[in-house]
This record gives sequence, C-alpha cells and structure tokens, in this order.
Amino acid sequence: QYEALNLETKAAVINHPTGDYQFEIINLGELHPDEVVVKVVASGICQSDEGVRDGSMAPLPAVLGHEGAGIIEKVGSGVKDFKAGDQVVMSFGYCTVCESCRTGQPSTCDHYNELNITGGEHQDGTHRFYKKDGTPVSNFLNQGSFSAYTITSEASLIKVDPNADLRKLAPLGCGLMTGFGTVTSAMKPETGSSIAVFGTGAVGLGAMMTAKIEGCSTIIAVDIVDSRLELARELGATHIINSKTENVQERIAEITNGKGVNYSVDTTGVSQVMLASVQVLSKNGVAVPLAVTKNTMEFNPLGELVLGARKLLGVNLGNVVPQLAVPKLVDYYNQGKFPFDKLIKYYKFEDINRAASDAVNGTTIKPVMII
Ligand code: CXF
Ligand code: ZN
Repeated sequence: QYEALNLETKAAVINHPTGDYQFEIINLGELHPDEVVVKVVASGICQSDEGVRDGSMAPLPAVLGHEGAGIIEKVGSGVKDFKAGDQVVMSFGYCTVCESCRTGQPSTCDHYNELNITGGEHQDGTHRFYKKDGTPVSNFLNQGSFSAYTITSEASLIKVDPNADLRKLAPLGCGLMTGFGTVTSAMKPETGSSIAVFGTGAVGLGAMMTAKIEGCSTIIAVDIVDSRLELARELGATHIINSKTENVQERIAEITNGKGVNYSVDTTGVSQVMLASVQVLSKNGVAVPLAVTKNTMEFNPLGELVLGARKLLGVNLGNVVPQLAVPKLVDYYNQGKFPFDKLIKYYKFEDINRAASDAVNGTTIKPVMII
C-alpha cells in the first residue's frame, strides 16, 4: 500500500526482558507519506531506554534509542520541510493536529502514547522494523535510533546546520531538553530564585545549566558521588550536597535561611529522595518529579503541600516544542552557556552493552554511540 523500501539495517535489538542488546540485520518497513528514512550518525543512551528494556513500554523485540541524529536518506511523499541530505536531530513524535499540538504543547499530544511509548505500530497495523522472518520489531519514542537506518515522522525532526557535528548534537532531543524545558517552560523561575536538583545526570545537569542561564541565584546540586557534584559545580551549581554524608534538609535550610527552595527537581526516582524534593520546598514552592520509575512517593498532602501552598508538577519531556528548544540549546552551547559536551563519552556502536552499563552504574553521564 505504501512505498516499499527494500532497505535492511544493522540494529541493536532487545529480544528478551532486560536481555543484552543483540546485533541483527533487520528490514525497514514501508515508508508512510509523513515519514523519512534517517541514516543514523550517532545516538545517546537515555536512562529511560534502560528503564524499558524489560518490555514494560514498547513490546519486545524492540529497537530502543531515542536521542538520535543523522542525515535524511529519503523523504515520504507528504514531507514538506525536509529533503534528502538534510542533517537532523530527532526527538519525540506528535500528531501536529490535536489541541495540545496546535497550542504548542506537543508532549501532551492526544496520540503521544501510541506514537512514542507502545512500540510504534501504525494504525494500519504496520511497523517501522521487521525481522527477516517477518516478526514486527518495536521502536521507542518514535525513533529506534540504535540502528544504522531508521524511519521516523517529520514531526520528530529538527533541522540543524549542515556543518554541525551530529555526534555532539545527538543527545539534545531528550534528556538535556527535558532538563532545559522543565526550567523554562514549567517553572519559569523569577530572577534570583533558588532551586535544588536531586541527581546530577543529563536531566539534572541540563536543569542546572538552564537555571543559571535563567538567573537563579541559588542552585543546589544533590547527589551521592563527589566527582559528579564537582562537575555540577563547574556547570553552575552554587552549592553541592552529598546526601550520603550530609543531612539534605538541614543543609538546604541553612543555605536558604530556613525558607526552603523555590523550586526542586527529582531525577533519581528513589522514593525517599522524591519525598525530600517536596519537603525542602519553601512556601509556594514547586517540585517536579522527572524520573521514569515505578517507585511511588507517599506523603500526607495536608502536611507537605496544603499548608505552605506548595505544588507538585508533572512535566513531560520539558513541555517544549523540540523544534524551538533544540536550536536554542545549540545557540546556548555556541555561546558557552550550555557546555553539555562535558557530559558526553563516545562509544562505538558495537560497544552498546558496555555503554549502557556505564550509564546505569553512573561511570558515564551521557554515552553517545557513533553508529
Ligand atoms: C520519557 C518520559 C516518560 C515516557 C518515556 C520517555 N522521557 C524520556 O526519556
Ligand atoms: Zn529519554
């Protein structure tokens, strides 16, 4: 029915819950009118790729990866703003026509889940990837960037400079953008505000670099690894707290003259830490829990939220329009204000299993694979 591509690709496939990435040659499906084929140049690994390796979101077998960048190989018949040869960063997918999409809030698109979370099956039942025996293979966040070639839709593409270094820009489409947007779109801090960031991964550090740009004057990094806290300080934290050796509540009270922080972000997903991120808030403070976790946060709303008029805010992917956010991050990077390259360590695609375990145990903040 649609355009057959007859294109095969080398992909890192998850076949079994929490199993290793296994390299396989698989086929690309048909190209729908709003879609493009991207020759993937590089892909970051995001913690949520690791979180869904158990098949809890995209059903297995799956090609994960959702921080890809590459070169457009071919465009579908309905693609308007891109052509073969364009350099692109990829982000999440959205329908472009629902009310959320039309009002600049694509991360709450009516079709967000079916486009991004549940494996990328089209409404007509077709898939982006197939095994040689015809078994459909899921993608994740409309990308499946752990593959030499992938199919995505026009809405997931952000055009970047033809001379840009795609290996560096690849990770901008998820974690860093989430940290950035959480501050600029959801918190919108007044100049001179205070913010505490729990966890110094790409999301947390992205939030801290952005808090500095936005004029927050107290930026508190909380983690359990001293070397990461030092990096946080280098990237904008005015105070660092090692929660293994220090009492976080007491230290934050001390730093804020007993008031608490105006804003907090949790990127750890650890129950007590998520709770602490609410408890350190000032009156009218805003906490944003960002981790992809199954853990719960249990608290008494009267004590923690009502008295004090605090807010707990859900923010998906920074509540941004990726086509606006990513170019802004590139500009900030070029101005030296968002030095996210300090988080990156490059790996060969063949070393994806090592790169993923380095991300999970924290030895690498942002692994980027050269595909
Ligand atoms: C996540 C947010 C929750 C659903 C999956 C994707 N964001 C980035 O990794
Ligand atoms: Zn992600």
